Amino acid sequence: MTINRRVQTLDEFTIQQLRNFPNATGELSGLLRDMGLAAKRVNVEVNKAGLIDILGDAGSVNVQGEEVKKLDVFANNQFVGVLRHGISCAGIGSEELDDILVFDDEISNNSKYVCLFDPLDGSANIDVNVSIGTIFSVFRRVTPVGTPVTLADFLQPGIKQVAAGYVIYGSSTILVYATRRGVNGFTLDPSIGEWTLSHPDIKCPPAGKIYSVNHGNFFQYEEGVRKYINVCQQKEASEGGPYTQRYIGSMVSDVHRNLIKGGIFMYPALKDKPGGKLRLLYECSPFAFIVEVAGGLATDGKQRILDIQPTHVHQRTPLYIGSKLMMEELNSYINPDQS
Ligand code: AHM
Repeated sequence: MTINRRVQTLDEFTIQQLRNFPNATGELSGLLRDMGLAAKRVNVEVNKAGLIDILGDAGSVNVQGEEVKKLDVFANNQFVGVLRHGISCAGIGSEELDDILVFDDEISNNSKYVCLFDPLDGSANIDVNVSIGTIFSVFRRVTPVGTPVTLADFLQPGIKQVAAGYVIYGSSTILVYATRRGVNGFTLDPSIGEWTLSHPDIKCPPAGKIYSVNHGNFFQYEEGVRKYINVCQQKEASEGGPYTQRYIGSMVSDVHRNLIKGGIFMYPALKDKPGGKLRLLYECSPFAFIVEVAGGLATDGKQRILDIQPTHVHQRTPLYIGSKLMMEELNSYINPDQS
């Protein structure tokens, strides 16, 4: 077997990045390594979900009022476990937990980061072999190092993120993470069990031809959104139209595809749910950070997602995210007074 030494692993990549910052402590690299380790464990279970009795409901209902699947519980435990035992994270917030979890031991209290995550997004798709994923967000704590973290460390606007990322457990398994310096993707090489750099310096194409939205909710959307959807369907061939509608119902995969190929993903407010469905801190804010670093845009229809000051960890928000020009065209329909 020949070994391709040009392949760069996640660890090699983060260590190389560290060289650009002489004062860096390596804590963030450690945290990313921890997330990668937990994701590998989750990947193993996702792959054998059809073989063993890990499918199906765990029987409990999470804080969002949704049924918790067994793999959600497993994934949550993996991420909590690695971060608790690592040296980089002082506490976590998880979509699966009612409250933040403050690790409160000597090592953790001296860590400078907190992490928020959705351990298994798109869980309605678990039983039918559709790609699911993990989404995470890293903030530098605002309380003094050496003390236990508090809610204030988690309730920060997305613009303060130090890093954000996601993992897709799909036809291959990929970990994508962003810092202010760029967005990079690492595909898991199962033969060596390593994340290897496969998508360096990801840029979101400014224009695209894909729109992703739940069409079943069409008549629940505000008028401007409905107009924009009609515009996507009526685009002339000379404008690349008609656009293609693609909606997996697994946000990680939908947004990843649009990030790579160009496109827009929308989860608007619904008549009976003005906040939409998606969670600001576990889903929208990390993706907004990643897509903006890659050159795209993300709003709640009125303001940048990254500027929203959260008031509680489980709050929801409408989301519009994707290629810059598509987002600008959408905005001309939902905020006609601004154009
Ligand atoms: P989940 O947290 O229960 O997994 O729900 C989040 C998922 C997203 O991945 C996806 O974009 C959305 O729910 C789909 O919702 P809908 O079926 O209402 O279109």
